[in-house]
Amino acid sequence: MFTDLSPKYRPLSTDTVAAYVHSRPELREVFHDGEPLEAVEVGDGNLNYVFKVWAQADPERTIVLKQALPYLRLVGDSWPLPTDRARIEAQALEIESRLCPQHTPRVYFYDADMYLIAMQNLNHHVIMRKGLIQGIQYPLFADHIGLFLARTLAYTSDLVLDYRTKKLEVARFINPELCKITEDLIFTEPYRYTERNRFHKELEPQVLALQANEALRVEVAKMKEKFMTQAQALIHGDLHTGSVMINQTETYAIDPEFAFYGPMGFDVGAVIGNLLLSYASHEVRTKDAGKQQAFRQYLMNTIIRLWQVFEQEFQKVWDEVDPINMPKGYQQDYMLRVLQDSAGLGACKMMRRVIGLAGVEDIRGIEDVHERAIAGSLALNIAQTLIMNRHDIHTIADLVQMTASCRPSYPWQG
Ligand code: SR1
Ligand code: MG
Repeated sequence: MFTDLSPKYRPLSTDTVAAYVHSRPELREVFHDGEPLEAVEVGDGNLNYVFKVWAQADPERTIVLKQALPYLRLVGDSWPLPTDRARIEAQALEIESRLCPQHTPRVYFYDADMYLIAMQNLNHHVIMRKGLIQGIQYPLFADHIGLFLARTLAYTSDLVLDYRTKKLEVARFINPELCKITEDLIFTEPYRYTERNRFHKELEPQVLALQANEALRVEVAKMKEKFMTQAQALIHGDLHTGSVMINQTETYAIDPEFAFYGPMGFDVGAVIGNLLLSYASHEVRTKDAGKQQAFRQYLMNTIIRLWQVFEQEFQKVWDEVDPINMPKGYQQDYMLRVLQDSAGLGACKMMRRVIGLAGVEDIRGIEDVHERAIAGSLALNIAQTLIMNRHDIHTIADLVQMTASCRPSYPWQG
């Protein structure tokens, strides 16, 4: 359906991965020739195979191999998907690594025949979403991700790139099929009936009301248009808390296979929206009122701080390179638009995680159906409020206050 597969392509398995690793000269700095290796397939995402490989003699000598399949793993071969996404990811990682090496995993090589990336195994880190579910705080995350966002977005925008490079980069990162997934799953399907939606039946009245809300659908359509048409910067494209590997001292953004030139607010909003999904989930996940308040305060402080760092670091880039001496008023207006886009686009990402095909464990992993409905309902109300009122947001504190004013609609009154 897409480009023909390379004749050398073969999906790896835990039986074949060791031989592959030993065939790659780039990995001789990690593994000794022919030494026994252990491997496990750990891909819990929706798209790919992910193998962790380590030396039997020393588990600290370890790498990750991420291999694209020609179809969507979550659904199977009835949903073909271009393997070119592996090239996009490898090239995006190369750029992110140049702009923000401290928050980008090291890549050993990209194998264009196998659609495979060999990279650093972040074996002292956890997927941030899983940590947040347990109520673990990451005090440096805001500073780290704020810097990552500012540098990767500012340096790939028209503010920095020359006119020709920018257009060539837009072309190099054309990623139609993965963008189409986003267009469908985030901006279209949650707002209409489709068999692919996966919301729980307790939430049906709220979902049906959202789907019948013409004013909301107009605003979401505007967000979709922005996603499809605004080639503002090279965005990660899927920067949810499952794409962040973290511990108390380090943060890495992984998995930029959805990268393309799109609106900056889609990345900033992805982070904020996913922190707000966590906020909604702790309505029921953390029952002790004091602990709940403390964790939510941490999440809100993180949102405020990440925006402040983003703005400050973005300004630094602007000051450093500003080629045409843009007026201050334009800079302020630019940042305000990114903030309002972040609110709206991030909120669309919240909605889809409750209503659409690919949910998140924060909400869908809540076992009790009523508790799950309470958290889901709160997430939907926060998202709706942010989408509808994003133009009233002038500071990050406005966004936080708007969120804090929301409550779940479930259980339904009357
Ligand atoms: C059908 S793929 C579902 C989702 O997984 C990825 O992580 C993206 O978020 C995509 O929308
Ligand atoms: Mg991913």
